[in-house]
Amino acid sequence: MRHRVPIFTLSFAMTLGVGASFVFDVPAAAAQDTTKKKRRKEAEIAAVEITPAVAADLQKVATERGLRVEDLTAALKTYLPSGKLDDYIIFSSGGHSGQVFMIGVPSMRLLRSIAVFTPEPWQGYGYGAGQEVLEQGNFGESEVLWGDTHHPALSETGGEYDGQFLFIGDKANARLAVIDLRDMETKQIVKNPLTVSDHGASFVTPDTDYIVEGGQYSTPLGFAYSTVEDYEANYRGMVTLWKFDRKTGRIDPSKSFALELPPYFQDLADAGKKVSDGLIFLNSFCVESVTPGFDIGAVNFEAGCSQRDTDYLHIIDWKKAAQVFAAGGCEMVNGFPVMKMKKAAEEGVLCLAPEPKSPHGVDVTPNGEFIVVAGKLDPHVTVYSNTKIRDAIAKKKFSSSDAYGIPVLDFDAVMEVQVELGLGPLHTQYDNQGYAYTSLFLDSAVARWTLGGEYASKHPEEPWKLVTKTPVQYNIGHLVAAEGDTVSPDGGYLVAMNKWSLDRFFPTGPLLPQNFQLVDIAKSGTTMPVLYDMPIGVGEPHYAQMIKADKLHPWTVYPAVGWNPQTQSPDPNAVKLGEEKVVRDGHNVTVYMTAVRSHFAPDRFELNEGDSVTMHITSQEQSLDATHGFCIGGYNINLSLEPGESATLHFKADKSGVYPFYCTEFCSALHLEMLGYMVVKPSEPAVKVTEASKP
Ligand code: K7E
Ligand code: CUA
Repeated sequence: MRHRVPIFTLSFAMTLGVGASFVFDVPAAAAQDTTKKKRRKEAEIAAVEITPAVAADLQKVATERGLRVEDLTAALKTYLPSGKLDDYIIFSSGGHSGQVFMIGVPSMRLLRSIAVFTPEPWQGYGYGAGQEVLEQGNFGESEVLWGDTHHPALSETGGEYDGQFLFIGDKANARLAVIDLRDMETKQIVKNPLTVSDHGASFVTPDTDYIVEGGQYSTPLGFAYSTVEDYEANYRGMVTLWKFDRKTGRIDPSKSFALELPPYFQDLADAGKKVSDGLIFLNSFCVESVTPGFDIGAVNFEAGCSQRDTDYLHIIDWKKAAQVFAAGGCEMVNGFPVMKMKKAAEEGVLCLAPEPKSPHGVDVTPNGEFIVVAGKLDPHVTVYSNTKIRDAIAKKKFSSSDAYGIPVLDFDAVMEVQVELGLGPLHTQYDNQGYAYTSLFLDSAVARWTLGGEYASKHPEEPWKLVTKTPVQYNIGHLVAAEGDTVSPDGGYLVAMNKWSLDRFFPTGPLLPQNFQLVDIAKSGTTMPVLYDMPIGVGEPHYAQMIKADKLHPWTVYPAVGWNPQTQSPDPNAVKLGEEKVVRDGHNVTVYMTAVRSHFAPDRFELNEGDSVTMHITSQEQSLDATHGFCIGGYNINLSLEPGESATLHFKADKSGVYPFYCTEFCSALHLEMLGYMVVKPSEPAVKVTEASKP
């Protein structure tokens, strides 16, 4: 149900020559929450009266700026006056930037980026601090200083976002990161020990027991070598189940395991929920097992990969898999437990179902009953039924087994319906009105269509039918609706995450931004207008999730002065005011420093070239937004010291000279005075400029 909340009605009939009725649609679930009620109250108090004089003013602005009535409506639906807060927060993949973006909805304002896989100076991540986390993501001895972030996943409790943690996957390097939403900082990176790259990270099970990382490009597992000619014998796909420990806020690799899979290119995954809880659905493409190498005699890869009419949906019983793992049913590969696919099939952990044709997204409906698979090369989405899948598994309705002996369920036994939507369907989200929304990459459109089953009574249309398509600009990849992949989506807002922007913005050279478009999905039926364009000029985002803002409770200052964000507890090395000092032990020097507006103490320290230096710097601040930076030019050091934070850094004083250090955040009127000198005495005595040597 949707509540229509008329805030005011205004008529431009006389001035614009158009009868325009402004009615605001607020999604029911959002309207229920208290913040929203409070805001509505305020709006009622300040009820706007559009007098003829005001209408004339609006008319003038609209005429001067060439705006239509729809534009005014869109502006009113998205504009937030200064100081008002957004209803929803999007956590978006930052694509190549290796970061995560926080964006407010409906204003579409970028609130911050969260540094994850890439060093980021403003947050002081990887320039003296944060190295420990970045180094966890090294590939053996090699540093990896970027990530291709694809899929973020908020932690869930009972299939609802709980606002505690965010996980984000790096496709390029098969890594997964954990962000603590209390301070929005990256706490952990795990590198998959089996594969170089992946795609399916990260999807969580409904209580965040596991984070699911599906593979992508098959290789010999564990970074082993095998010639491509032995593809079928030695190359394998995989899915990894990372165990999450909510208490420590970390992934526990010692309780994690993987399943070996056939060398199909596993793609996106989704965890079952409610009735399908316990299952994981994992797509694949290129089950033809063709390999790249066109120039040296192999078939054309794209064509070879699309020969068959169907690929395979992997259906994995993760609860059973966890039992088999606990009972010792895995073998070690590169030090990591892997359940062989034969074992998985024998134990009833793994089976397949045919899916047409080069599929991409798989998305379980909020009630858990339907599994929607979108195939890039098929204008339909294919909907599977959890009931039918469970029944077919129980009654062994297998049509065949694949080349690796994995049983394949009979397609007709598990398929519920196919719905024709248009060209290039990719990803699907849900709302609170019984609609599904699928991105159509080639059509550049968002398709709204009706679900059946228990959803049939929620919408006025026939079930399993396309209702409408809204064109978007352009070539949409993912889309994200308000809480749109949880057990209770909100509806109201949807964001199209478009890959191309073409003519939408001032050209930024040949490299153009991506385009996020806010779509109004509050009204049922065929009305679904685009409200707002937001350029993303920092990378190509893939998936995102949109959470109710009032589910997040971030700290605005750290809970105590001397807080260590890595341990989320007071740091034993934190420095108290008045206890600043420099301690020398041979060539090891430890600096205990405090930072408070507008002073570092000590503000001068002397080193000998070659000293090994440790600095503990503690911000004494407890006021909102009183952040200090700490940089040492020439030493590649820059920290962000948020209120109360204590940071530790190590470096070698390998260059002699006089190095000013200063605060890099404009923290007070005397910010420029927040500085000091690090003086590094050369190990060779410097050439003295004497009177005699002067010219
Ligand atoms: Cu379609 Cu990585 Cu989810 Cu890109 S993926 S769009
Ligand atoms: Cu502290 Cu500027």
